[in-house]
Amino acid sequence: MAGEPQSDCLFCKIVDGEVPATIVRETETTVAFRDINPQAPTHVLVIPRVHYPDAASLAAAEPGIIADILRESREVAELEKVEHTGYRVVFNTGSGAGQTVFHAHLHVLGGRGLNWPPG
Ligand code: IU
Repeated sequence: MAGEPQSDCLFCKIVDGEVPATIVRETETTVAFRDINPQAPTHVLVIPRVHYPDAASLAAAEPGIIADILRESREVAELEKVEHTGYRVVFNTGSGAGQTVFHAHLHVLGGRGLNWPPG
C-alpha cells in the first residue's frame, strides 16, 4: 500500500538501514544519501521515509513531504557548498523520463556546469 514500507524496495531498505548508503542528512520525514553512480561531483538523493512510487503520487497524498524534500535539497546544497555556484534538483517521474527506482527521490546535482536541455 502507498505510504507503507515495501519489502522489495531498495530505498525502503536504505531508510530502514538494511542496505548501507552514505547518508548525508536525515530528518523525521526524509533521508539524503549519496547516489551510488554519481553524475556530478555532488549527486545526492533526497527521499521520503514513506514509500510512494514517484513524486506525483507523493505530492497527491502527502504534499507536505514534498516541501520537506525541497527544504532538504537546499540544506544539502549548502552542506556541499554548491548553493552559490548553482545546482539542479530533479524528480524523474515515470520510466519515459528515466526513472529506474520506484520510490520517490529528488536528485540534487552540482559541482560542475550543467547543460540545458537535459538529455
Ligand atoms: P532514477 O531517477 O530512478 O533514474 O534514479 C535512481 C538513482 O538511484 C540512480 O541515479 C542510481 O544511481 C541510484 N541508485 C543508488 O544510489 N543506489 C542503488 O543501490 C541503486 C540506484 I539500484
